[in-house]
Amino acid sequence: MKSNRFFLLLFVRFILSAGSVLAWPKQPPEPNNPGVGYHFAQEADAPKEPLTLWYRKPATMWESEALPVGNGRLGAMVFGGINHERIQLNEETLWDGVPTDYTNPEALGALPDVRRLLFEGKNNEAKSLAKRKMMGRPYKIKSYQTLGDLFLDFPETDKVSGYRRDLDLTTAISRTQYTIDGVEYVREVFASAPDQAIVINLKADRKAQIDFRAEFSRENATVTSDAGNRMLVRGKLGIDYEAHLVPVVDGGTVVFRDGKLEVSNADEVTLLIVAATSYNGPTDISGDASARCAGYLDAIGSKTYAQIRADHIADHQALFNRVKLDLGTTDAVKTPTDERLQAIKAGAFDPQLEVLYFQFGRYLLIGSSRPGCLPANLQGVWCQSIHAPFNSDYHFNINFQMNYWPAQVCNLSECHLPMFDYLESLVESGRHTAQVHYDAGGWVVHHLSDIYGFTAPADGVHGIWPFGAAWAVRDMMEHYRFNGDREFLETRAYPLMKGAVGFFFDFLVVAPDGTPAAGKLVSIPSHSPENYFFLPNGDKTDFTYAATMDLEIIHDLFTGVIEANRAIDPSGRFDAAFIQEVQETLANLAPLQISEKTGRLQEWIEDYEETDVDHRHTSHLYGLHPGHQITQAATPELYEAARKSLETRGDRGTGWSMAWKVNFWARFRDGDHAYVLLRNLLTKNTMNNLFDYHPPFQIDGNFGGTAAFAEMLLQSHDGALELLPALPSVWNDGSVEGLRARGGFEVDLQWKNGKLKKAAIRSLNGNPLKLRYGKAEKTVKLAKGAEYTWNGK
Ligand code: FUC
Repeated sequence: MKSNRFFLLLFVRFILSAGSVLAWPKQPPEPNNPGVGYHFAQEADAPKEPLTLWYRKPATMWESEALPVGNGRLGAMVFGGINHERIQLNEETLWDGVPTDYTNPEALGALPDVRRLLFEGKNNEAKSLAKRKMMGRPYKIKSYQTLGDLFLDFPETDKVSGYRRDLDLTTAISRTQYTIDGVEYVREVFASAPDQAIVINLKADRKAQIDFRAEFSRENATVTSDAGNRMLVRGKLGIDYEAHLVPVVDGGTVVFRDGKLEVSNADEVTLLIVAATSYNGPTDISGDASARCAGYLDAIGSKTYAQIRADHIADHQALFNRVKLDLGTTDAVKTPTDERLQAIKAGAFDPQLEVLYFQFGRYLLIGSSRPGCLPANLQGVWCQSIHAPFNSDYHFNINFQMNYWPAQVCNLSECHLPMFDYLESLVESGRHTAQVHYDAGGWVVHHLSDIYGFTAPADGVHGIWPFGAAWAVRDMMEHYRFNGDREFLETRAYPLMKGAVGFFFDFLVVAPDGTPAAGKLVSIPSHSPENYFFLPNGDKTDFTYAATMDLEIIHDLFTGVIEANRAIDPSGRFDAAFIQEVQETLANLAPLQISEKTGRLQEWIEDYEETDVDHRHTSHLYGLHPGHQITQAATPELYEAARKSLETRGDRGTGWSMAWKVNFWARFRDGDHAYVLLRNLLTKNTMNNLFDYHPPFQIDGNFGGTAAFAEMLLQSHDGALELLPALPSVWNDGSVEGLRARGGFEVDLQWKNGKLKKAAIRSLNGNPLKLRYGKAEKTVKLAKGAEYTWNGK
């Protein structure tokens, strides 16, 4: 079976990959016994803030226990060790590789034969030819990498009491505290966006108690110092990278000796870590990493720890505090997060843990995707490896896009912007690939990319899937739908969407007689991402044409560009010839098919049987979510067929697969079924630090999961703001504040006994407001800035 082979390869890759910790395969890894050697004589109390992850023991495993902090560009994973602390660091542009032209000039010559063979039903012959001739060269991209580890060694002791480590989502500060011989120690770590630094502060409640040695470790990097006791880390891949560590010491002494910083008898110490690379963009890596680090430190100047901390909290809270979710309270908040996860695995109901999970996704987006930065990759910004799982790259056949599902609805619109900058940075390469591989206009991205402008097919023939750009640009349209920013639409979204459409004008071909879509336009060659099917002769293949997802993405893109065009110029005069071609192409596109055998929405244009009935990708339901082609009101038959497809796929999957299914069930307005999947996501694919366990760690599941909560409470894709469309019965009483809806609205909801009590909707743009709750509907004129309240009747 394809998926077994896939996981086997994955497994081998992880065993080989440096630094990856993997317990295989079904359950998230359990901690070792980090308590050995310590006496936890007296346990610390639970933190006061319920939106806190907290634990009674230091982390031993990066993937499942360490706690992430990030400022969009820099990231750190904090272990909270007592004798030995490990703080693993990242800088988002630290990727292996160099700008390269990966296109393959032989691809175009092979295209007609590949197409002919596919139309003749010789899919695997087409596949071998495509493998030889159509892949990008070289067709592997290189990995995003760790910046290295900072180790802090303290005087050895086993007399520890009152230990706790935590991560407060409301302040974005990770804290480790414990007592030794009556002295209380507190260590705080955060990633400041205003000051562009990882900040580590060590304090004790008595003077002259801070003693440690700090050491930096990174493969192939050199560690030196300058006269001022700064630690300088330098290395080179294709790009240059550099980190500076500056100790700010109150009392005591600090010296740099044998590659280590030694701090003795200090009252308080703050370590400032800045880092940068020479990356300027996809085709330019000639920046000055050293000058960048110096610039960050100059900007911090002589700010005190208290000022840096206060600015960091204010900056974080300006984003984080916009959304509040209350699903009820329990005593479980007094229990450490890992134990709470164990309890829900054993069947407990812990609505505050669910809220913690929801807000953790928002926290991770704030930490990995800030304006001016690169977008969140497969691990956000957090990666301990030299060869990361899937290179920690940008996968465009679900993962990259899922990262941004919570951005608008969860009121983090600014955090969406890195995605658009990044897409713009791919256009030039995407044009070149479209031309070389398909003799097509417009631009194309295949199923994965990196920061060096990779847009060619990679990783095997399933990489010949030219839909990455077409799918991703839908987010630019969504940005407009939620924010109403006309200038953004006209100058940024429309040109990229138009370019993505232009590719399909040339790529689509008329299906020949004898095929199910004869006379209609189809995409060829292509795939339904990563799923296989049986050909009539019993052979297995994945290579095909007009996969259902292709048709849905094209429909979404083409209807989106028409909508954008009308928003720019309602008269229809602007770009009229182009829009006419869009409409004609759309009218000739092959239609979606419902299987006569099964009643399900077909995954392919022909009614093939899939090899994996419960395959993790449920690509053919794109039109249901994130698209809106399939709705109960507009396409009731497709909607019912899609439900049958989803039922057949089942309730399990990888992390992101499960998260997607929650969103699907929310679109079917089935809150209880959505909740089953949400529980599965939490109990089977979530680790003790609440990172998603794909496996291994992959951040898309966190983001898709967070978006799913919102999708259950508020939808706005179908002409109205639909309130509580998929409220599960266990969330009997609750409230949410600050969700955002298309049309430009901010929404607060309160419900009791499963029924809407009060909705308050604030208008951001003065657009007409249409509300729906169950069967009730209400249309309201609402001025910009005004608020409307409704009880759903
Ligand atoms: C796609 C998925 C895998 C994984 C990878 C990063 O290829 O099929 O499950 O998420 O992306």
